[in-house]
Amino acid sequence: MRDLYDIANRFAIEGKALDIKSLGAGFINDSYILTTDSRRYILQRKNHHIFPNIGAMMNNIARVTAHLKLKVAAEGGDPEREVLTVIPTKEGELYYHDGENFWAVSLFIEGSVTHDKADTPRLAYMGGYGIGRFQAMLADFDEPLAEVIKGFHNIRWRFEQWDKALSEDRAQRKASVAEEIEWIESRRRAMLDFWSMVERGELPMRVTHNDTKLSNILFDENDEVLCVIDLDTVMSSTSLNDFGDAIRSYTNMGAEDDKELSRVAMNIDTFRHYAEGYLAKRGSTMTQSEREWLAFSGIYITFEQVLRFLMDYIDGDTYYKTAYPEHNLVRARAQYRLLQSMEEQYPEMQQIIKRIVDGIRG
Ligand code: GN1
Ligand code: MG
Repeated sequence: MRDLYDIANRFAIEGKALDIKSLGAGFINDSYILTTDSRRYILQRKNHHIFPNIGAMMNNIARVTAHLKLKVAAEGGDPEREVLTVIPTKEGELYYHDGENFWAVSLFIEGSVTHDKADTPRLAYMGGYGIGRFQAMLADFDEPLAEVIKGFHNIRWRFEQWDKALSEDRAQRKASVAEEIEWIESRRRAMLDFWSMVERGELPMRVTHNDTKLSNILFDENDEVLCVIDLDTVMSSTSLNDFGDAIRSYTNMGAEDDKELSRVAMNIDTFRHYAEGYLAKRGSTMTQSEREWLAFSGIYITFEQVLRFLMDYIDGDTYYKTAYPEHNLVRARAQYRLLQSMEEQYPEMQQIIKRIVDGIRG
């Protein structure tokens, strides 16, 4: 890897790079805080194994953020604090390729905080509100976006990958996870039926974020939503994916990779608070089918996550970073417990959505 300072200096940053510190690693990219003598930036090494076309991804981000900045400015907000700002290279490119790795820089938003757990009703509500606002501001973005990861939330495609992983059994782990494989197989039909509806166009395609966990939202010191970050997976998909992924991450009382399964369950109050925030922004503009399937989206995305973790385990851990050999299996089991908890509470989830929507309509 090239010297990080050399990389930083390829970008049109203000001032001289003084310090570069790791921000702790995500599952996918590596992020650093870059401090110059005049301001701070985020420097990221983008994972080109997962995002095969970094140029297309950065182009999506640049166009979407330009659109968001116009909206925020029109509302009297501060586009530099409320929208991610991509800093180009000195040559005006959206990323820098050092021959091996791909790098991108954005402004660091000062005075912002992130939260890892939605442990107050207000945080859950504001998270839903933030994603609702993000989708609402992009409702009139009508340019095509590149599909940066093929079939990201397309369960038909995930099942194709799944079938291939099982038939190749690359890490020779299949026999040891027969029970877990059955969790996936027993739901194949229902998940594909849902997806057929999407394929028939019964749910609209919208500009969506696709990674809506709480830590991808920056808050200000009063816990007001400042800015939605991590726009790598911004794509066209159903709005349900953003809601579902948030429900998967916000409502879990345990950790995503909890070994103590008794801690893992969906907190229905958190579900309600998130839904209230989200629907406050989106409730009146959603289609009937979006409203109808909103509660199911949590189940859909959590199922997909069980499949993806288990598939990566079977494949020999090639996608997600792991901290120990069984990590992906532990994640799959914990997410499966969460899925079961959602399935048990599904009727209640549906009632909650109905009650909120009826309230909005008056
Ligand atoms: C990955 O690394 P992170 O947290 O941004 C993944 C998501 C998963 C998530 C599970 C591009 O996101 O889809 O839901 O891990 N992102 C990609 O924690 O695959
Ligand atoms: Mg992400």
